[in-house]
Amino acid sequence: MQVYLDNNATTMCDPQVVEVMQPFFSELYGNPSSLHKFGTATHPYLRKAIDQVYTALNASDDDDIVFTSCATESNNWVLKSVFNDLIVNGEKNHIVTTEVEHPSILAACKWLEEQGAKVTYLPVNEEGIVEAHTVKSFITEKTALVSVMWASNETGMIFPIKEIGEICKEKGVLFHSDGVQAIGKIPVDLQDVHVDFVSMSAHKFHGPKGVGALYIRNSQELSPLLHGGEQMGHRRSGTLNVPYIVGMGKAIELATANIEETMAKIRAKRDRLEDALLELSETFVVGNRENRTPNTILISIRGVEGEGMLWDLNNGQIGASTGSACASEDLEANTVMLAIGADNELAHTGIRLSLSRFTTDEEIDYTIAHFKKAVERLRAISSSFAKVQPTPGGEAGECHIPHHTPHH
Ligand code: 7TS
Repeated sequence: MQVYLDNNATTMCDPQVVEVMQPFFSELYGNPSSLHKFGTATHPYLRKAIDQVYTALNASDDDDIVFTSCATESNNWVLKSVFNDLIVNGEKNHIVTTEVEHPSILAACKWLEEQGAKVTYLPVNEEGIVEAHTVKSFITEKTALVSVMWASNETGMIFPIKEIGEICKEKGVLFHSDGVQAIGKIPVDLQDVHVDFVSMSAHKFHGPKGVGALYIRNSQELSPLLHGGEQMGHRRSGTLNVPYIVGMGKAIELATANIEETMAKIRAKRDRLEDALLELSETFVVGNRENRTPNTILISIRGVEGEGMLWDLNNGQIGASTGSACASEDLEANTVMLAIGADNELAHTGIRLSLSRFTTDEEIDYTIAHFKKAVERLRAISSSFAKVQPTPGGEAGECHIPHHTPHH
């Protein structure tokens, strides 16, 4: 058996998505910007894909959804263009974000600091989220943008986006949310939440890699990141990637149709896995279940180093993660666990298990059995676990660790 439990890194492209993409490689391959029939033949399919994204997110007709190559591009676009539009001319100088954003936000913010922007990185509480009142207290009249992720890729914790949206609206500050880990996992209703920009990536909801989008409320101004042709109303130049856009449309439609029902099924499997793993002593799961995306578990197992555990799971044909795949090539501590105040040893023990609608009960049974054996084996050879043995059978449960103050 092979078990893929790394769906927050990427997902399998749904075979139904692959099927709708197929004709656009060698049959309907025209450039949509061309005036001849090869080009115009693609238009109805592009329109359908755009409609599918609007419907899935309940966007309004006045809003814009602009296709990009991925969420990394969408995130960079918002940050760099708000910097260009509002900070370079001296009108504003400040961006508020969090310590636990994806590197496509954090690295872009670091670069903008070098260009002269002031950035506040807000800390998360012991549940792994930033509270709305914390965001409020750091907004000044110089703040151009607040950027807070909708849900965390590492913990699955859902941030108070509705409240933060209200605060930003009241203060007249632009609000961006990285929606990558929320879209397709929890309902996202853009009429209900006041957010100016939302980034997304199709491969996180069983679409193809290499296509994403940026939602722009009220089609407001945002200078382009890529200058060139007139595609997407000059907002994002480059020949439209028709097969991938069509695939993204289908994928978001499939991922959001009956989302409550699909979520309940995934949640039941996730909770069964989590309950079984928490039977092991000295294990902690970050964040409460109710406020977490239904597919995600970030579990810490005292005495079991994350990379060792990953290796053992991999030998058992189970794909998991120690955190973000983009950051896990070096043996660094899990940054989110450090941000929630975990000690260094604990921050090296985080294992992220992320399910999808394709995960089966048999795969969960297999994972529980293999995971428990792996923990026993690794604890038997762990010197650090031997040191904590005086408190055997310590409380298992959710991790509550005191939080700390933000740095600028
Ligand atoms: N934002 C979040 C919250 C993400 O989780 C990711 C990918 C991205 C942005 C970037 O998406 P891309 O399509 O541009 O690459 N996150 C992860 C992860 O958690 N493990 O591997 C990739």
